[in-house]
Amino acid sequence: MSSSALPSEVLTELRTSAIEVLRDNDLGGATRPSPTLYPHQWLWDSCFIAIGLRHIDPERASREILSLLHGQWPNGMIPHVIFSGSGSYHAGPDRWRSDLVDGGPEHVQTTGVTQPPMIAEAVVRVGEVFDPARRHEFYRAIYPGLLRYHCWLYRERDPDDTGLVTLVHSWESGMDNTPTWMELTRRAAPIPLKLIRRLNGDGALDALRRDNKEVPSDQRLSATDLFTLYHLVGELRDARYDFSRIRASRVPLIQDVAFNAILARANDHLRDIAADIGEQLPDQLLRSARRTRAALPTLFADGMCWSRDARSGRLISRPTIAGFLALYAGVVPPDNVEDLVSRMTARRFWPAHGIASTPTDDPDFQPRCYWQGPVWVNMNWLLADGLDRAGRGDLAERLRAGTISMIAGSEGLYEYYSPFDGTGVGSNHFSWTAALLLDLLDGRKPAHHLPSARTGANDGEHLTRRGG
Ligand code: 2M8
Repeated sequence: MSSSALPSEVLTELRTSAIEVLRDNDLGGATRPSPTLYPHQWLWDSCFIAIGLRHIDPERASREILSLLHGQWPNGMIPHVIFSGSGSYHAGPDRWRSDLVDGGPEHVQTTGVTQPPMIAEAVVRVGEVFDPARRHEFYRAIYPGLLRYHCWLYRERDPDDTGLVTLVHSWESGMDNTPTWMELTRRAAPIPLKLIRRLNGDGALDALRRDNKEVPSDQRLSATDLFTLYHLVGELRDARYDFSRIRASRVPLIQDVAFNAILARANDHLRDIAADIGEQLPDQLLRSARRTRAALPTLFADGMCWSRDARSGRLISRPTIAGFLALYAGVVPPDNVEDLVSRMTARRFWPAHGIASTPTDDPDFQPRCYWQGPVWVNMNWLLADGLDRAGRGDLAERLRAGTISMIAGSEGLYEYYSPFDGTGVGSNHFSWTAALLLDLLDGRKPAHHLPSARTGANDGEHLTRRGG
């Protein structure tokens, strides 16, 4: 059933549940992704959360984003997790020991890696609901830290000026166990873990993990994958999270297509934010941003857009959802747009309930396992935006409506959903599902109109402004 066919009581109930989830997950200043599995603050989660919060509490939305700066490292990095001080997490502060790193943050414990740079997008979306004076105040508060973060991304992670920043751990991609990342990660596994995997011994290791206490192991990444990720965190810690040392280690390095696509879009937003408050981006950053736009099309081959192994220079041709983010960035060469859209909307990627994280014919595909198949609401949200930019508002609308009815079909607001039957899996009471649902529902209002903002008075205008 499409969401337009859902009775208004159901839409009201959905909205109420979403508001409840965001209320319950409020840590006071920041929002945790879910009550037990993820009790701290995550970078891109907070961005999606702010995008939803703006509809019910714009001031809380702005605090959500600003609180990311509390964890910013002196070198400019915004970490992927800022630990809240309470709540047990399977990859908590003891694994990272940011307190022992020279140049780590002073007053808070964090991880030593980052996550997709969604901040500028969230800032602009929140800015849209403020009047100009409040928006300028908010932009001024966020701008210096956000600028330092973008400069860090290029200085630290693209020292050779390729235009594509390099990630050092799959947790930076946000799509933790997509086949692209696991292909390289598994090669870097310690020998005992490789053996256990070959002997199908993951089940024996499950007893040693903590992340499967709320969510069953078969909905999470496999034990050998998880322990390999822990092992790689150890390597990063030994390298003091310093890219030149990390390069000298054996840690897999990837120019991740989705991360760089999000960065390309974020650079545009940052330029708009700067212009709105009478600032100008440093020339060096403008040059880097241009390089990113020029480099992304080099990731295209055989009709798809791939991540690149930064060590070998080889494209990693395992199809996953990540490559479609090129549509969100608006960097798809015009001749490739139609083809890429039809690949994304083919049944192997869009069997019923939105875009599968891994296509249904991939050997690693599992409909309920984390980033190896399930549909994620944040990805549907980003890709609907990408479809609009590609001039396919019809498909964008179908994707948005389908996402709402998929959520409506499950009891609760889940972390991810089966692409076949829309069953909710992973953590329940999940914040970005709740927040983006609010955003999607807001788009269903008969007279949808966001207060005027120089970035566009409504989605339609925003999209035509940059074009596909
Ligand atoms: C998942 O990742 C974390 C590690 O960062 C985990 O599994 O423990 C991913 O889905 C990631 O994208 C997300 O930001 C995080 C919190 O929701 O959970």
